[in-house]
Amino acid sequence: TAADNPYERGPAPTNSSIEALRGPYSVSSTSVSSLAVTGFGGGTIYYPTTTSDGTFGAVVITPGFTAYESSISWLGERLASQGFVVFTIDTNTTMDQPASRGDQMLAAADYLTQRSTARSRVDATRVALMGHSMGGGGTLEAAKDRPSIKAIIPMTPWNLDKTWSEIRTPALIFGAESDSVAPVASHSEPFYSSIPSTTEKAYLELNGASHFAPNTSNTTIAKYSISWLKRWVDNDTRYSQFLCPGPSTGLFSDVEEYRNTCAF
Ligand code: 9J3
Ligand code: ZN
Repeated sequence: TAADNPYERGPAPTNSSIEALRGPYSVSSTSVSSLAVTGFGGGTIYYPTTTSDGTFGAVVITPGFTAYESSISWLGERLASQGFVVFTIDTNTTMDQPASRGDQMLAAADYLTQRSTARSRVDATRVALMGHSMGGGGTLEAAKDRPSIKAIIPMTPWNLDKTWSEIRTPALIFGAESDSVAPVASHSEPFYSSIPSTTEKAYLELNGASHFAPNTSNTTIAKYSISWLKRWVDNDTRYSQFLCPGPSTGLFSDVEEYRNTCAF
């Protein structure tokens, strides 16, 4: 209950409430010009409109190589409507590599929590990072650099560094079975395996999906991301039921494979 957990937000979840296109909160947004910030390329802040529910955890979301904020913007309102302040960003240049993307998402997190017009709505101590491809590779870089990050969600991540034994941040990695840009065998799967088993982690492989599955509205990505963020940013164990044991896998599932450190 809210008395046990000061970070709990919103009603008790159901499978349909986390699959829905929108959650219980109405959402407002504000755009952040690249000219007004340093260290990243600007973006859009999506936040629950209400000021009656206290502060919310934050989620910074970063696109991949050659891509723009628009490639991940479907997640902005979808996650914010569940009770998060979400910042979808552009990078300084679309060519920036994963380590730079990691630095940029931390700069964006600091802007969001300290300087943005939404700062009073955010709990600066509870920040999560998501990213696609090189942006997903960047979430690993950022969590390594700043262990106080509460959760990361690399989506079809790409990185030349295959070993992430330094990660202490709960990590949900989405792989795509048919990814030929960041094949799971040389990216998501070794990233997952190299994170210590003492760090809470999960690996969800999307059945038959391509590298670009995270670039359009995807209910499997949304429902497990919402659950991961609720569990680790808000300490909300009402969402554990969706993560442990997690989705069934196989021919008739959207999920090819699910690995985890349950129970949590
Ligand atoms: O961010 C990505 O989509 C990374 C995949 C890629 O194009 O890497 C090649 C250098
Ligand atoms: Zn696999």
